[in-house]
Amino acid sequence: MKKIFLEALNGKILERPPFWFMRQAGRYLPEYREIRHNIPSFLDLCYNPVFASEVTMQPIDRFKPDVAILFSDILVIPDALGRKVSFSKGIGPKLDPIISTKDVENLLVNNVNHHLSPVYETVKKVKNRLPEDVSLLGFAGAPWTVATYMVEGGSSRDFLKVKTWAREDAERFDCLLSILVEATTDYLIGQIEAGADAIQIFDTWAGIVPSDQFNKFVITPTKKIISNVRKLKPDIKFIGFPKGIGPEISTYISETGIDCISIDSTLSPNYAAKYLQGDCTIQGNLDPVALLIGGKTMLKAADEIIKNLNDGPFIFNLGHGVMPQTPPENVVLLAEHIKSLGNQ
Ligand code: 1CP
Repeated sequence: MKKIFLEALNGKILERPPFWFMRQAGRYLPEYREIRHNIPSFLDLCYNPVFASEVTMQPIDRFKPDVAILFSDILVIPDALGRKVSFSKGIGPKLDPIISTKDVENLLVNNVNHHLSPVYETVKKVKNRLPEDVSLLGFAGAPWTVATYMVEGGSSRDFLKVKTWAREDAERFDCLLSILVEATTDYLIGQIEAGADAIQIFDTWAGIVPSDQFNKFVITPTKKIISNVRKLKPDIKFIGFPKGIGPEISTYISETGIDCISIDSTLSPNYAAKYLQGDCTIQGNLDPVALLIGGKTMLKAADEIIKNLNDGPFIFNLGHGVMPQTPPENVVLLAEHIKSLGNQ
């Protein structure tokens, strides 16, 4: 049986778009909350192949998307590099912030494959359970986005620490980004060898990089990871999600080597169809709030996106992750609607 997700990544135009949803596993699902409730820390869930594979499969069992995304987090990389990472309820991630040169020098650069081997185990387990026509998507955070968490010590509103550091001591910041490029390369190759069919790079905070630093912090590290991975895995397809980068999106597509651009909900599908779809596959971009509302409002918004993008290579997704308050029935309704548009 064919995997229509991989066909779309290869540039094929399909009867109905393949679909999946960012954060399709997670707190909006009661079956996720049940597993999560019994595990003290979020990272323990990421490093437990039995539970992590179960959680990866939950949305597949419930609404049969064309893609399973590995259940893990972008912050397993700082954890593997030896920084303390924890997740507290309602607050989000907390990390020991990187402050000094010593903190960068002390990163455990050779620890990635050993530390993250349980994640590779999860990939293998999911691969064995997935129906033949469903693809398995591996992922990692882009170096810039991961670095923001490492320097800020968690989520941030103004990104003042990381922006100040990057400007005042560009050399040291470059060193941190290079370490993240190497670690992420190892991690992605590990996922591909374990069975991942394609890779998505999440650059959630690409949109806050000042324009004079955009190439250095967003384009160059992403491009390096993709070319490093392709030295060993020449056929692997990449999706990039550089959230909120505005007109720089054209440079991102032409420079990084991605096969597909995941667009957030602020970019019009009409613009994407006209100016971007000739160069790569488009993924996106339903507003997660439309999914939360559900019913006709949701279907109308979804149809408008499909109308604009389905005449070219296209994967239906959200513009960002499923919100925790989303009723799972809405996701089922949307999935059935998209499936009804074609025979696959
Ligand atoms: O206790 C819990 O259940 C924690 C909630 C949670 C979940 C379900 C976190 C903490 N991470 C995840 C899983 C996750 N994270 C996935 C896998 C599954 C899927 O998509 O179905 C993925 C791909 C991520 C990626 C991720 N983590 C990103 C990039 C994408 C995005 O949403 O922008 C980012 C920025 C993170 C950091 C992170 N991890 C968790 C939270 C709450 C956050 C965001 C914090 C912030 O807003 O700064």
